[in-house]
Amino acid sequence: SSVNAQTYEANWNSLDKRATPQWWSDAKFGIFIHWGPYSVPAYAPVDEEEGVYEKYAEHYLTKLMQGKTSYVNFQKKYYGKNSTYDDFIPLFKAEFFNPDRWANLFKKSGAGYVVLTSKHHDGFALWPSKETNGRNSVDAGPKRDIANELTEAVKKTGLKMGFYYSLLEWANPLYTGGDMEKWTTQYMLPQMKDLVTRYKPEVIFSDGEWDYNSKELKSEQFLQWLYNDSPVKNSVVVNDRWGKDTRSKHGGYYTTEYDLIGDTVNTKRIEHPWEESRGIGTSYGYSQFERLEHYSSSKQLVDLLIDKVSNGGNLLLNVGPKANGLIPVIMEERLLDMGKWLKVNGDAIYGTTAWAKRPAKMKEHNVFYTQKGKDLYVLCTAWPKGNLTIPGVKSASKVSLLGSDVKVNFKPNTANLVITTPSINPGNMPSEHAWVFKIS
Ligand code: FUL
Repeated sequence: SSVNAQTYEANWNSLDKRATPQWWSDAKFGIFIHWGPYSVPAYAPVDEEEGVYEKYAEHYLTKLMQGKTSYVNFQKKYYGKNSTYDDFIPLFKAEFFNPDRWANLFKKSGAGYVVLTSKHHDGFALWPSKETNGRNSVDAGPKRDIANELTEAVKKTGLKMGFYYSLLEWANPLYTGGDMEKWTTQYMLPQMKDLVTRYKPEVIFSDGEWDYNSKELKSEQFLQWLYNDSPVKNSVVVNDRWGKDTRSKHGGYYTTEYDLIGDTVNTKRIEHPWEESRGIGTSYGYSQFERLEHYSSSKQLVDLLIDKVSNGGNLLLNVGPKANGLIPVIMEERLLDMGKWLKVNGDAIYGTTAWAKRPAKMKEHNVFYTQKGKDLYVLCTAWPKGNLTIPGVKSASKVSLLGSDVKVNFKPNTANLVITTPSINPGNMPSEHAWVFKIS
């Protein structure tokens, strides 16, 4: 899973030549975790506000700083007139945080990697980062090295571990002062290198790149170090958020968010690795006022994974643990359901690529395709009625239904392969939500 030994220069022309390590493209499915002091109020006005960002509970601090009425009122009413965001730090106790239990759940979900917020836009670090001057999870709040504990637990299960890292900080004078030379050399770069050197993450999901360009943020310098000299130089995977000039242009894989943010139209048409991320609900950080209607169902999530993978993408599905370290049961159930589906149908997901000849409208027909070697997988998000016609496939030696030994009849006509949908008793269906025919 390593990339060619090569030396990179600190410019996009050189850095963009590095291929995304294969392990990541093969894994297809990852787990994102947003966890920090914002998990204490776990608040976003889920009913009052429109817009995707308005639902992000991890944006609490900036809303408060902007004087947004709903947040200011919520803060005063439940935490006191003179309370501040940092009053959440001692309340972020993580007292029931059990890293092995988390890791085992992620493993059971069928995911191949985990990405934890090492530090979000509020600047609170989940490792003993000395740059933070005590605003970190070892000196305050949980009093634990969360990054380390989770890294060890995740690696034990055989999954890859990675970190989200925010290049910006809403309330750090060194950042808000606007002197990027100071910010990068005194704070950001040493902090990022410390994170990589200590925990050797194999994914870096960088974020908060939109205020400055990548030159000012010295992103090329950082990546040069990461690719040439860091302990994860051969296996680390990065995204495209390195400056306001880089999204869907430079760095590693391209990113979309809730199918709304990022270049959602072109991303899935081009031959470049990409990844959709979103919460199971409407927020990344835990948002405690969400109700069932705000959550995606297991069916919707299985369909989402199929949609992304059949268009050449990965899915990074987010969980927002509570401040006490427990993962909401509804999120647990969703992950376990993904795992159940993948256990039967994973062959059509892991290690596949988009089918070069895929039709433009797969969603409309509830029929999607992936390919691996000489095999073509036909993923049906609705059980097909009657015949299933595979356009442009002229012959096959065998067609099977994953997870079932039912005989599947098929015959080629002049232009297409026609599969007769087998009749199976509902109780004998190999999986719920979606079914896969494998054409060999
Ligand atoms: C965004 C952030 O602002 C959100 O809070 C979240 O972390 C998402 C993955 O990236 O840009």
